[in-house]
Amino acid sequence: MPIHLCPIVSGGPGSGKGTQCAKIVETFGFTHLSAGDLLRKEISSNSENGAMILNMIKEGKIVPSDMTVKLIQRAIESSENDKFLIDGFPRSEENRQTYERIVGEEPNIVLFFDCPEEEMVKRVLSRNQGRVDDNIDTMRKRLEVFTSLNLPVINYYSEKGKLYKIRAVGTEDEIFEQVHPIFAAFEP
Ligand code: UP5
Ligand code: MG
Repeated sequence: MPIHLCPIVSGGPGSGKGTQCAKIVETFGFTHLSAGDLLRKEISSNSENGAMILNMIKEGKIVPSDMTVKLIQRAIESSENDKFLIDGFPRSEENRQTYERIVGEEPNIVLFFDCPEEEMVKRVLSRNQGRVDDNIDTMRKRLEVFTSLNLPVINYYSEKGKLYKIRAVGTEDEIFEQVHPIFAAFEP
């Protein structure tokens, strides 16, 4: 699959992107590339940019596009697979433009997990996996950034007819029942 055709998975913090990506991977054989996971790996590898990335994540801010795109590209190049699922990126217009400038075209599937804020807050605060951004103060900032910077990107893809909006409440399986036919329709 050429890089410009990699499906994009979007949604607010705690909307269930990672959980649903795991199911898509299992069923359709994609390699999951979570931009947040790649950034967290960069922090734990003690890279020169680790401290800057950690500060941005603690504040719920968006890391400079060049850095995230570089990590995504590196992960794609080092994989044997040719099908990738990009989770949690692009999350601003600047992210989107940087990414599209590099890959040359727009994605053809953009999933959007639409989840009420109070449900996202509840999920994130009960996750308990030691993420530095899973606290109420950072969560408020993540939600603000999502609304002001990420939603315009989602609206952009909607206007382009690329957006598949999923109602991200209910059980994980109920949500996957909405996701499955979208990917099945694109299978060769
Ligand atoms: N859960 C999942 N589905 C559920 C369901 N149906 N019912 C009940 N519970 C459900 O799920 C969150 C929690 O909810 C889990 O405990 C899960 O079991 C439960 P998850 O699948 O992890 O949701 P997800 O949408 O992946 O939430 P996440 O917290 O990862 O979303 P964010 O978008 O906030 O986090 P991400 O890792 O993408 O980014 C973190 C930070 O990195 C950003 O804030 C930003 O600072 C930085 N970043 C960038 O700067 N640039 C990027 O491109 C990407 C990230
Ligand atoms: Mg995630």
